[in-house]
Amino acid sequence: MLPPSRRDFVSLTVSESGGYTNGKQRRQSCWRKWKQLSRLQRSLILFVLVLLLIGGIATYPSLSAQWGEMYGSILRHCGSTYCFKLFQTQHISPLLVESRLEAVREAFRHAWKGYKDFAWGHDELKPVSKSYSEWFGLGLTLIDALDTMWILDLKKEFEEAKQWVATELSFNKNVDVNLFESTIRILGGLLSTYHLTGDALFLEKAKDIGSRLMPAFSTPSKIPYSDVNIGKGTAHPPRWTSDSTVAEVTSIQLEFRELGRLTGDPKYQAAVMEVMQQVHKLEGKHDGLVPMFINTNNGQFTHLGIYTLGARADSYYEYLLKQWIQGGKKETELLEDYLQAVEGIKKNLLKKSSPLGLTFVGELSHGHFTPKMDHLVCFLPGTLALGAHHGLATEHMELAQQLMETCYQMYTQMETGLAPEIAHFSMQTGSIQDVDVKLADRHNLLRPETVESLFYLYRFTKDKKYQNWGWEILQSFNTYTRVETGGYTSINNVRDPKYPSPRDKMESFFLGETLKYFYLLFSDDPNLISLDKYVFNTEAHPLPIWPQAE
Ligand code: DMJ
Repeated sequence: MLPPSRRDFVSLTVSESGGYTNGKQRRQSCWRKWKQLSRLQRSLILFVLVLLLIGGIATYPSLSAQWGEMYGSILRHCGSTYCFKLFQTQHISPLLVESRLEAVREAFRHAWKGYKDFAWGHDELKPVSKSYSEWFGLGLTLIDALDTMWILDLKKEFEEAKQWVATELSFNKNVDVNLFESTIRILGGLLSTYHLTGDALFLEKAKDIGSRLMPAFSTPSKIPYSDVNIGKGTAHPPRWTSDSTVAEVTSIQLEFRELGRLTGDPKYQAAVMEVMQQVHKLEGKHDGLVPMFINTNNGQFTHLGIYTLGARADSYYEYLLKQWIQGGKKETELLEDYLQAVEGIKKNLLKKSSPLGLTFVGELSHGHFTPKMDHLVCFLPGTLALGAHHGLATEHMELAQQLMETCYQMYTQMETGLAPEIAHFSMQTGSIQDVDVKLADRHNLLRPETVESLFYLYRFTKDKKYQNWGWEILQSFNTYTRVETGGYTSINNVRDPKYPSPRDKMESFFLGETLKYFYLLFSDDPNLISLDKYVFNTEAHPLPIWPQAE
């Protein structure tokens, strides 16, 4: 039995007044307690202390290096308020990452609630009037959003949508659809959902719509018509012209090439590669830049002399690079055309704005430069960065970073924090603001291009400022476009925070692209749709990069 002084507990020394005794008494009391412990107890405590000491020494250098680096960088770069911003900019905790991802899931659920309650199975939600609009009558929003739900891990919503595809979706309909829009949204959406889930239902549906779109290629020139009746198997150009849009006929290739690979039927690839081969050889380009229209009878460019990276030409450039990547970087004509076009952009369309000196992409009209840049052009930083990642010049990455800043400024210089559809850049010295917007161009359609590029730039540079810029943009969407009863709406006026004037339409690409790219931007997992394994079509549907053997 132990003597009474060796009790197996440690008592607190409390004074008569109930407070703790002074320091000297406490020290004496601690020593006494220590002496009262058994040898085993003392050994155990010493052992734990030694372990803690060793652990501390081992982690000290890396901890102190990290903190040293962080504070060093803060002190090098800034004064007090900016210091705090920089600190926030470069250090995003895993908790914050998760909360941002959750914010995107929440935004998606909110958008989906509106679609489900008021537009289920229809093309687009009209969130303000709580109704819907029909374009092709094929459940466009639902199909466009399938792979987003899968990536955001919204499995319950995905299952409901899949049931609709299995039981309600039919392409056997007497309806005219636009070849480009239905290829990038429907065929692209079904193919990517097939790849992500492995569910053959989506491949069957993709084959069905793909084969129904093929009549569009039966033209005198083999340059496809813009419209197809998927029920009757007939195709035609728009009523007022026999021209098609250049971006439209050259931005359906990723999808039909993949459909050809999956089915083993060569007709799909042959049809779309014929278009690329013809466009490759055509007269009428300017330093690799293409006009906006092409004639379906004679296969020649029309409306020569206007060159833009915006509407009607944009994704031609994007798909040159992406087809080259999809096919394993072997199709050199595609690469040549892409590289020539980048040089053409640099030579003819790049200028600096005032006062900030932002690099922007303007337009050329019969030799005359206009400092006008569509929001659509903001796909370009992402595409340039993707090319640099796949081995093209680092100069492309530098340009990508400059243009990214410009696209961000198109948001941040607006009173709502949301970019207009078209910006005009000021080039006179002494201007107050770089971005000016004409009255007719003040709308915002919930477009994805800037968020898309932020995603690429973040993936490749790991610079947290891109995530923070995206976070600001998401807040602005939530403040000015969110409709309480469900859904998000495009707005008429990005310059009026008091009354941005809802347009009462949620485009399918808000779910298919914008929210998906937000999620991928905020994720720190480079394997979540790895850019070494997938290439995104122009509607944000990831398609596999082909295995080398193919
Ligand atoms: C989408 O349908 C696609 O991103 C297309 O390439 C351009 N327009 C919209 C989004 O802005």
